[in-house]
Amino acid sequence: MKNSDPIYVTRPFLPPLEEFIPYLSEIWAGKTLTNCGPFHQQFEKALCEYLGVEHIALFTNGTLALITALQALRISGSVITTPYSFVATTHSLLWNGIRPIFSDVDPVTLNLDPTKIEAAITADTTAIFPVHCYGHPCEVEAIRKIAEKYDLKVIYDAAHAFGVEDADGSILRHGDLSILSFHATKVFNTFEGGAIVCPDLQTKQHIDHLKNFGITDEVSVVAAGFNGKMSELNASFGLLQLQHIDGVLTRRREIDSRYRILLKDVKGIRCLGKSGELVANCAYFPILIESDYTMSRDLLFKMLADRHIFARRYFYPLISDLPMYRDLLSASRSNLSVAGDAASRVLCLPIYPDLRDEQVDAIAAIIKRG
Ligand code: T4K
Repeated sequence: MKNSDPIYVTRPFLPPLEEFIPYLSEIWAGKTLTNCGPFHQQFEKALCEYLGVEHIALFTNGTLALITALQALRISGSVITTPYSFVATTHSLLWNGIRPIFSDVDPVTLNLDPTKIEAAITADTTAIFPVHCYGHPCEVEAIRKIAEKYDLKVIYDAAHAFGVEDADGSILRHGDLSILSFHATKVFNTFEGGAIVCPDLQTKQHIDHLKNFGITDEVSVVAAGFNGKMSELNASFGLLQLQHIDGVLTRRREIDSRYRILLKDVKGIRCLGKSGELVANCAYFPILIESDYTMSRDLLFKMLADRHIFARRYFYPLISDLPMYRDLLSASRSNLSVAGDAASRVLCLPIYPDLRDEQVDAIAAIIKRG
């Protein structure tokens, strides 16, 4: 990579090509390309072991996994969710005919603020649908208590939270289901891909049927499922990626620490995340541009882009401001003031394993100079 090369917010990790050839040879020899073949099965098992969870159902992508998770738990009516996420979160509700109720986020974590959830619950609310935004864990205990009190399901959009742990293990064990994305832009990628983490075998089998047209055997179809199966190509690539994930996470943590040191004393710049009690995956490096910084978030975004550094304004615009949501009562800016403020102030800086120290230093220096 030359110094003048553009720097993107993320770049996918790819292992050396020659390491993938044996997997391809095996697929070519076996001629099983999809329909939950041997690599699919091996990858599910290996993922469970790596993540420390009991059951995983693989998917074509995270969005289909979200849609299926809501189907599997027969979620209906309305669902409490965050406006501060990628559109796939809320779109998956619409695809199930569910009405989103937006609730504001916490100013520190930018995840659903548990203290606001109860007030948002209505008579037809059936679930809470939080996002571990940027891989920073939600307040899972507070959310669990509310869900128990009102008999609501909890489905976590954990698209950003691969490998994140709290004091007692994987963050993915919380809630009724958790959904992962293995998209190219994620910490762990299978080109495209996703998964549902399930608490028990029965739920996993139900989800496996849903992602395979509802088929249970050659002559039985038990549900109106669709096609959400991960191919053997993606699954074998995932198996290979797992061999590299520890190195990927280590490098991400190094970059995260480097940014934090370099930006520590810059007036008006707040680095989000990081808590001593968890294993972070450093999926993103979001900074919050406060009003005492030398310029606005959008000017900084442009200044970096002029230097071919393509940071991203994840998550701007707020989902609740988009045409298909903005007429909802809960979408009003007065209901979502923290999320609205964050959407106008956050910038995600480049972070990915191939990013070099001198590139991190250069990005931090530009921000420091202002
Ligand atoms: N829930 C949440 C909370 C999510 O964030 C997402 C996805 C989902 C659910 C849905 O999961 P999936 O169905 O996608 O599995 C990206 C991703 O497309 C999307 O997966 C992700 N969230 C979202 C946060 O970001 P864009 O529009 O920012 O992607 P794009 O194409 O602009 O890529 C960003 C940068 O990454 C590029 O500037 C260069 C680099 N890049 C990207 C791709 C695709 C590469 O270097 N190589 C690549 O192949 O949405």
